[in-house]
Amino acid sequence: MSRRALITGITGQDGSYLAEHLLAQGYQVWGLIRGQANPRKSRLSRLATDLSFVDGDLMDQGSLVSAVDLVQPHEVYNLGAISFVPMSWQQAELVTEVNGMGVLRMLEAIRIVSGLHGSGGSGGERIRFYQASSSEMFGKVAETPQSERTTFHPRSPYGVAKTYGHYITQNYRESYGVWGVSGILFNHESPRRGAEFVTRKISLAVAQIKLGLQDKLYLGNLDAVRDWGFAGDYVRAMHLMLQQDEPSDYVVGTGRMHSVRDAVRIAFDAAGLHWEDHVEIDPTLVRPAEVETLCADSGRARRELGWEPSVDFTELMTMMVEADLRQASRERDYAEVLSASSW
Ligand code: NDP
Ligand code: GDR
Repeated sequence: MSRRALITGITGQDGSYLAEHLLAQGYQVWGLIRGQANPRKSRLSRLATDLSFVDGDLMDQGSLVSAVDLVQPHEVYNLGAISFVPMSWQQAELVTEVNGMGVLRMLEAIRIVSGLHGSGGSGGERIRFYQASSSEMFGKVAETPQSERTTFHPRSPYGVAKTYGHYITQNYRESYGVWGVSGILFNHESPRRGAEFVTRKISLAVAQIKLGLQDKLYLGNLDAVRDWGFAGDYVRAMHLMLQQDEPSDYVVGTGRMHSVRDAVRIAFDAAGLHWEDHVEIDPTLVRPAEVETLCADSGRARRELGWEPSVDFTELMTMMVEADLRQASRERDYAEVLSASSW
């Protein structure tokens, strides 16, 4: 019988790649869907015949217990979150509820459905739980590169909430024997990345500028440095973590550092444009407390999981620019056909 996986955040970037990866491995995949007529569910239409859906929200304990009870998953991937860091200064309480307390609620759902108590489990195979922890927990970094042993110093309410999610996962492992791990993943991007994140904001703007539909791109801190990889590679690491004999936390990243300015230059180059002609600084986009630099030491994931990234940063930015150029050209052609036929 095939294994069953329950994914929260299935309508997001990582959820879609993970669902595809698990389906290819023969899993039955269930996605937790939030809200009434969630508009982002339609993005999964190409997988609609293979996926199953269950209603639920990380803000609602009962819905999570019902979802876990209905699906009876072998593996739960908790990817659901409010993932845009600046929003966490504007709606700190909401972000803490979803990204922090939401983890506790999902762990409780697993504990209750599995019948786990302090004294041990109910016997049988334990549900394996993956928590989407983040390099934002390192924040103001104590050392470079950052490994599983690096001290956390989160710099945003988002990072603080993720740190709570990280520790409560460890605590349920130690208190109740929940088979839970956290993947401390560094930034990962793709053509499916939300338009608010800097790499996609850049690739979308490059496509519009190339087609003459836009002239300027406004950005915040060009000096921020990140370790950016390809989302398709990172979901493989999530799955590998749940296939280990013992639960343990892993750092996942490429080990390469690039600035936002590098991202801009590579993306504009890929379209044959000069970034200096188009990029302007908007000081309102600079964050109240910035994470200046991040770089992963993924030695442990490479050794123990056999994980390696397959896409480098130039390939990643080029892939995103090319995808957005194709999409923008299709939309322009369609608009031209519509206007030509309108009379
Ligand atoms: P996205 O923003 O693309 O997706 C977030 C998902 O969370 C969406 O499916 C959204 O669903 C869901 N969600 C939001 N609120 C709730 C809620 N109350 N209950 C249930 N689901 C909810 O994020 P990514 O795919 O990029 O990231 C996946 C996870 O990994 C997140 O937890 C993120 O914080 C974390 N992470 C991401 C990294 C990255 O670089 N991408 C790096 C490190 C960690 P809806 O359609 O309902 O809005
Ligand atoms: P991040 O990603 O905050 O690292 O969180 P984001 O792409 O938003 O920012 C990366 C860096 O770019 C700088 N920056 C800008 N960022 C945005 N969004 N828009 C701008 O105009 C801009 N100009 C400069 C930022 O200041 C920052 O330093 C992502 C999310 O996916 C989190 O959920 C995840 O946990 C972390 O990655 C790891």
